[in-house]
Amino acid sequence: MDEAVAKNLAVFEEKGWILIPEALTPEETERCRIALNTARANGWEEGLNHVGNMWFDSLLDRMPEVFAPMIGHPSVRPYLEALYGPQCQLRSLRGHINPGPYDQEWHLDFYGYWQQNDKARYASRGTGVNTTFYFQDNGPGIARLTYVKGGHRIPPPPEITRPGGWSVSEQAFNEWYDAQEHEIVYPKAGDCVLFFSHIPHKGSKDNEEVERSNIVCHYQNNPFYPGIAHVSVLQKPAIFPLL
Ligand SMILES: O=C(O)CCC(=O)C(=O)O
Repeated sequence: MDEAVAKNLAVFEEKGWILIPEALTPEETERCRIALNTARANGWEEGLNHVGNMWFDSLLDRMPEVFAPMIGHPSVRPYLEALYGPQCQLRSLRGHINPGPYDQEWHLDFYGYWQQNDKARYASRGTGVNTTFYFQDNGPGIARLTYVKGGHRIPPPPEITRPGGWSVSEQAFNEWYDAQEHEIVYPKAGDCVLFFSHIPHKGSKDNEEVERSNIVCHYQNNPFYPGIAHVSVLQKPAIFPLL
C-alpha cells in the first residue's frame, strides 16, 4: 500500500474520519454542482426535511454520466481497496442540497452498527463508510461538518437508542451528542471526507444564504442484510465498484 494512504488510514481509524483535499478537479466539482441544481430545478428531490436538507436518491439512474464517476473515484479508491478489497459494495449514492437555513440533527448513517448479532457463530460484522464530496467552500461563518470526537468508538447509550439502533427521538440524540466533545471540519469545494458511517455527525450552515450541496456514496462490506438500520435506500442491485 502507498505510504501516504497507509498513514491516512491510521488517522482515519483513530479519528473516525479524514479530509481528502482536492479529491475532485474544479471541472468535476462544477459539473456535479450544476447537475445537482438541474436535478432540483427538475423536481427530482425526494423531499426537503425539517432541518433544511433536500435529498436525491435517483441521480445515478437519471444522470449516470455525471455521478457514476463518483463511485470508486480515483481519489478514494485506494482507501476503499485497503478497507474492503473485493467485498466493497456501493450501498447508495445520495445527493444533498441545503437551500436555506440548515442545522442537521445529530445522526449516524449506519444506526445498526452497534446492534449486530455477534452471538451468531459465523456472522461477520458489517461496517460502512461514507465518501462525501462537497461542491462549495465550507468555512468559519459559512458552513461546517461536525463529528463527535472519537464517536466511532462510543456506542450510543441504551437510554437514547431503540433495539435496532435507531434513536429513541431526535431530541434525545441531540441532547446527548451536544454534550460530547466535537471536531469541526470545513471541506472546500472539491474536497471529500471519508468517515465511518456509524460516527455521529451533523452538517450546519452558519450563513443561510450560501449555496451548499454534496454527494454521498455509502459503501459497505457484504455482511449487510436488507433489514439493517441505515439512513439510505439500498441500491438495487448493490453495485460492486470493481475493486
Ligand atoms: O451536510 C453535511 O455536511 C453532512 C452530510 C451528511 O450527513 C453525510 O455525508 O452523511
